[in-house]
Amino acid sequence: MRIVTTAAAQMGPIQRSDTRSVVVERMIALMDEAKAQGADFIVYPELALTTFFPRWYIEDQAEVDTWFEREMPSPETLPLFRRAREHGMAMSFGYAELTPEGQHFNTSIIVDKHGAIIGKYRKIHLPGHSEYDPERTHQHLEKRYFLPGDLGFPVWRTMGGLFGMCVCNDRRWPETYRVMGLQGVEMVALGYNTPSINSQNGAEGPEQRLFHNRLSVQAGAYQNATWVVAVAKAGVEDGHPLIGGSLIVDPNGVIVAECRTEEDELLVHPCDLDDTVFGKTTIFDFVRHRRVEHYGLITSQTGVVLPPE
Ligand code: CDV
Repeated sequence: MRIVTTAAAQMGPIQRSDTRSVVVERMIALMDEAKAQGADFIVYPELALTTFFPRWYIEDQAEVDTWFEREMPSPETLPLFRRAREHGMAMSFGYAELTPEGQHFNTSIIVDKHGAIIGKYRKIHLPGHSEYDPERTHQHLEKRYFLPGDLGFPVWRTMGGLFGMCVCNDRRWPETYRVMGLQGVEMVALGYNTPSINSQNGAEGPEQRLFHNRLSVQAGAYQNATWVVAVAKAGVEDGHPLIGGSLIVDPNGVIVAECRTEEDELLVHPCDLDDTVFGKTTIFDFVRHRRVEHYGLITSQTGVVLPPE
């Protein structure tokens, strides 16, 4: 058995006026509770340190940059890193990253039990739009504020297993999990901020959004024989509702723990990384069964014309 006792630290709303320091205090409170429940690893949401600022249309780049972190740990997040090290707990959280070269990314990191950042992922699937759109129920300006991630979907060896990350909208795309699955990933940590309605028609309500959240995460876990820990920032931020529904899903695609509130709420589950072995050595043994060189042959048998060699 390779147990990683994992905490999904759902966070309730963060208002535009809330400071990083107040948010970090909430994150530390969740971490202390996770420690009391025996957690080795805690996962927080996408853009965990601030409100979901891409809903606000901002023209002044200096003001935009106030939502970004120029260094990590930053002075405000150092207490979180210190508490994690005291507890001997690994962690993952998302934040807006501004690089020394002036590039902006929607980033997530994994920090080991000694407080060292051992992995960084930058969100690849950026939803929304880049200019103010009066037709929408609310703005979703990720394409305005972030560049697409440039680090791929790597996995890292830590805590006795193989860990990967993705961020929010990435979870809806099967290749996110498959790229990590092909590297043998055993646990994917992901955070999200999902508005409770679709900004383009207002039609998709929270029930449908929660359903698609479960569907994407459960399918990704099952089809790649990996644990997935999916963690929301939830509740009403300055009048804008976000779904909750944080989940821990096992490598069979089964939900083993799920949040019921839209507040700061903790799930803790003993995740055995060896539970990935059955799927990885049977139905989803990619080396034996995923023989992509035969895909052309299959399409030719169905009458589809093959591309020229
Ligand atoms: N932060 C996100 O990436 N949100 C998207 C919304 C816009 C659909 C999501 O996939 O949840």
